[in-house]
Amino acid sequence: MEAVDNPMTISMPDISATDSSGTIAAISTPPGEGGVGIVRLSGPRALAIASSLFASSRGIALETARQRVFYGHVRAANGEPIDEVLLHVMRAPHSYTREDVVEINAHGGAAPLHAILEETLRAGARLAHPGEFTMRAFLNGRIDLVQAEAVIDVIRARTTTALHAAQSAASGTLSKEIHTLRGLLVQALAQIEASLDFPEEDLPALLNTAVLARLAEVGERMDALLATAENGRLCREGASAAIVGRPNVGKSSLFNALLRDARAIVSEHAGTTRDRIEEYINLAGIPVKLIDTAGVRDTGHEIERLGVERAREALRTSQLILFVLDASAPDTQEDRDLADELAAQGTPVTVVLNKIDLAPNASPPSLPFNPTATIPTSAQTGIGIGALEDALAQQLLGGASLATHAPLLTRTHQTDSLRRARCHLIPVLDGSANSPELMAVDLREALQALGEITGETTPEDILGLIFSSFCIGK
Ligand SMILES: Nc1nc2c(ncn2[C@@H]2O[C@H](COP(=O)(O)OP(=O)(O)O)[C@@H](O)[C@H]2O)c(=O)[nH]1
Ligand SMILES: [Mg+2]
Repeated sequence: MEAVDNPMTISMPDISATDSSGTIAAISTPPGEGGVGIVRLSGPRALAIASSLFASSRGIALETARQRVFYGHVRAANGEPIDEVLLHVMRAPHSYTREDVVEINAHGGAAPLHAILEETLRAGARLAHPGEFTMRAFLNGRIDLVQAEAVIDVIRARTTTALHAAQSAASGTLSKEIHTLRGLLVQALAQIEASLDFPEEDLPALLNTAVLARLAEVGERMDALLATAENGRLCREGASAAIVGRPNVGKSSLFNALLRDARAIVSEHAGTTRDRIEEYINLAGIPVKLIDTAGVRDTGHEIERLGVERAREALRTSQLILFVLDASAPDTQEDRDLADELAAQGTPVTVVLNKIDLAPNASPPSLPFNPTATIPTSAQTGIGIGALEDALAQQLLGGASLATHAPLLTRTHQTDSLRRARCHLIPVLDGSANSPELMAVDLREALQALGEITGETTPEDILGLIFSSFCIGK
């Protein structure tokens, strides 16, 4: 659920600047109808506010009871019943935010949930900003920034692999590695700073060797982590693949075959597909947005011409390009023109020799570029579809498989910070930072950069921006 999709979203991006001590409330389930919907409260008055609008069926007082789940009714201030609910009480610090949390499980519809939310606001709660519950979990030290961001990745994961990667980050796999690196840097810094007390002496040779060996190890571990950035980003953000070719070569048929669904209209009439159609497929765990496009040709038809423009745009923005040719027909001027365009663009292209069922011995025409792979397929019979998927996955991952249990960098800001930290080690390791003072300056900078990944040294406005991209109620 994107924050912008929620009708309850209010414009208040800088939530780091808002008070973090009051009691907040929000509808935590997505808008729409559902069996159950949840209004969540967090803060020092969560229990008092909940009990002011709740009547337990057995007359139990929430604040003193030892049980955690209560059955009863929420009533408006005038006594009108609003809904039959289950109320879940989580006492600080054993809750998502480490504060007192009450979750009111009501019927999942807009009317009961908004009415309950309004009662909580009337009783003194403040409407939570997007991501504010998770921000409190972060501010109260229950999770670090990596874990907070992983929470949103769990919610938004499009494949099981992406989910595993997000769960792994949420459980602290990456955080632990960053902590280890910081610990090693802090030790090295302490030893270097100790030597600052004796300015007239050089850093004792022995100490120097030990410190440098430790820092070299840190550098290697940073490199190993940086090497995960590309796959981590793919796992979280996915990739896009454009299917292009002249009209009637079987692009829409191929789209449907890869999707295993008759999603796009297939017809023997050239120029059927005029819009771009997009759906996600799972390639070796990576969510890939597959784009079916209008056949690229010169056309006098206004709508088709717009479609061709969109096809060209998909070409420019996709990491993967599937150039479809008809194996059963000689290549045409339209094929050759598009091939020239692809050659000029320089993006890697996979050639799909479709309708191979009609011409089993066909070979691809000569092309003005070197394709990453040429795969004979029949979108109609299914020949070659598996091979095409393998070729695309190979192109995305370079033969590796996604190791989701190991620490993985998934966000650009994490990679940027780690790269900066790594850069500050270079002068220390190559000897150009040739005094303890200079070494200490670089190590402090490296520590600062590492801390930005876990949130320890992240500026407040950046934190506010990160959390405000979350959904409301999370
Ligand atoms: N024999 C055969 N026909 C195909 C194959 N792929 C597509 N077609 C047919 O070719 C025609 C055009 O297909 P379509 O997917 O609409 O092509 P598009 O214009 O490139 O999207 C339709 O009649 C399809 O049934 C294939 O692999 N083998
Ligand atoms: Mg089509």
